[in-house]
Amino acid sequence: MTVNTGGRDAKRDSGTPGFTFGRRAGVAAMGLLGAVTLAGCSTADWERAGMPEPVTEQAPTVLNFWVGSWIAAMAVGILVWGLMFWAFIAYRRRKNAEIPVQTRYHMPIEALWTIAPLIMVVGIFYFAARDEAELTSVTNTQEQTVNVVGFRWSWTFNYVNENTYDVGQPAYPANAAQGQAPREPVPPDNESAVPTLWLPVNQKVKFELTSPDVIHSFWVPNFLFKMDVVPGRTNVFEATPNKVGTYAGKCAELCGVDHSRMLFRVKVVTQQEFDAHMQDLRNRGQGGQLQTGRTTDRAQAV
Ligand SMILES: [Cu+2]
Repeated sequence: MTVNTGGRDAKRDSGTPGFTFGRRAGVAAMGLLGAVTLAGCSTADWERAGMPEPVTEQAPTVLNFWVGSWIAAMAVGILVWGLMFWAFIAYRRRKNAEIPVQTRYHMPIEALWTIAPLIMVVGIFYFAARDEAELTSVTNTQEQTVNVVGFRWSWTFNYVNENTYDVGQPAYPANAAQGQAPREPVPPDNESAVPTLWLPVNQKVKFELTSPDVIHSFWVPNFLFKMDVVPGRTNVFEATPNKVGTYAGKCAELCGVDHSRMLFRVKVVTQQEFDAHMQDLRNRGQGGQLQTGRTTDRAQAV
């Protein structure tokens, strides 16, 4: 019998039944929660602790920091939870128990819980600062330079070395954004629905981020990296895409009413495909560089 109605002491005296019931219920609840939570995750998701697949040479630095932080946090968690449950059980109230010895100003313990968190914070800071310095260092050894212009509400991509440009229009029709029509997501196979940044695979790209209006943020989740696009200054970073494919991009800074329409795509392609696309842009009259990125027919037509 696991349910005991015989009062507190009777329950304790009876020893394990009440405890067993509670433990079984706890294990069952944890198992159910785990099954529900984990059902949507693949093994690869687990190995990356939920991060998207990295597709640049630089991205594993972020991934390692992320996964390493989780491992360290879990190790600390397991140690702390272990100590907590040990204390719950070892020092639980027993029959006729008196108030236990009260300990104050125990210097070794005081020192431990001051110094241990300090070491953790300093450790996290060290790795964060080291990786940030590495990821934001600009070597100017790029093979391509792209000036990305974030504007309300889309993106211009100026291919500096190729002297071509492409300019996008906001995703979704404007009336949909104003709530007058159902908001449909952009079909991923619709080439013209959102602007596409083409990049040749395995070439270091220097991104020069500029804005003519407000602060945006250039975010390609698969790069495991984003950087603010700030009017009046040029933010720069370098990345080497090393995996052919098409990846989603978006503005990651709430920049105004149509922020959610600032979708774009990144297409990492072979050199031949890249060259062909650049020629295509020239044939379409998109040679040269677009200076402001917001006053174009394509952008205004929406
Ligand atoms: Cu924006």
